[in-house]
Amino acid sequence: MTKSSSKRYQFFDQHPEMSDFRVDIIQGLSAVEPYIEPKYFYDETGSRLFEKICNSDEYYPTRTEVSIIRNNIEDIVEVLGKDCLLIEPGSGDSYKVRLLLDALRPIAYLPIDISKRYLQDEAQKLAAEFTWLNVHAICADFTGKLELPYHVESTNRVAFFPGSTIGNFAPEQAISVLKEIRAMVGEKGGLLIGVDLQKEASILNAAYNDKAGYTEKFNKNLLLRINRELGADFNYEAFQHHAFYNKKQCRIEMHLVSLRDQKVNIDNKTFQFEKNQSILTEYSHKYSIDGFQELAEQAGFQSKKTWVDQDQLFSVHYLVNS
Ligand code: AVJ
Repeated sequence: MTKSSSKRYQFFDQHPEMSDFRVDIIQGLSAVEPYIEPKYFYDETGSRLFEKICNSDEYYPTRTEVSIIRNNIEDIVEVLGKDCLLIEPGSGDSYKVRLLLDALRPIAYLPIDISKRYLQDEAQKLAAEFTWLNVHAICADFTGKLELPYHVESTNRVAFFPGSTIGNFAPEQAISVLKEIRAMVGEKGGLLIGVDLQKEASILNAAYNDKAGYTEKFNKNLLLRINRELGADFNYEAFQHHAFYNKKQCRIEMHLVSLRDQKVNIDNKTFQFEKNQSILTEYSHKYSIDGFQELAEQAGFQSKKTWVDQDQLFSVHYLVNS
């Protein structure tokens, strides 16, 4: 007999501290090198645009990661082990985990997300869709302390962190995020993580400058969001999307470049931008397989197995406690 989805679904609210959008934006724009944190891309419009980016011809990471998981599912399941507790920090719409569930058959799936309503909706949908699955949703900020809502000892804990989200963090910060995940999965646990690889600059530049203009809209949507939510007066036309591969630092950088000398007001504050001055909006670090494994080692992980696609565009790693 299968239990109804309401019996298999639980919700735990860890009451994440809401960072203040206004405070963060004013702080970022006041810096000598102005920036906006990439987590602010994902309002409703931004999330919709991100989906479009993922489906664009030029943005290879999503489809490549999906195909790596599909093509290696049996091997992945064997390495992760049956009967695990599957935990996903920053689960969003739980799209990619669907690729694992039927083959992995975890004891429970624990999505962790900061956005409460969205998390509840998506987690409940998943419990209805997979009629055998226990879903224990946790509302929390995964960039802070990661704590499971209940004590688990004997069960094998596996974290899932796809999409090369780790690339958004500078290496030092990435190490502390990995350490946090390592502490959460414990001694016998592991981490299945997607990591975008270094490659020819032309492929990378195209992926962040899609012809349909979704990435440009995604980047510039920050200005619309700030105007709408904070009553600012950014001139949408006076900033330009600029994304490029920084070869030396091995990262894509996204910026909003001021096309002229101009002033922007938020509250009673005025921000001056000179022509060609830019606001940094995102880093997306790219790794070599060895380079990522070294980073993981610095966080106390050891690489158990790595899967890549034929063209070596993207990688999926299983890391265990060393
Ligand atoms: C979701 C952070 C992995 O860095 O490629 C896509 C976000 N930004 N296009 C990435 C993104 C511009 C994406 N991550």
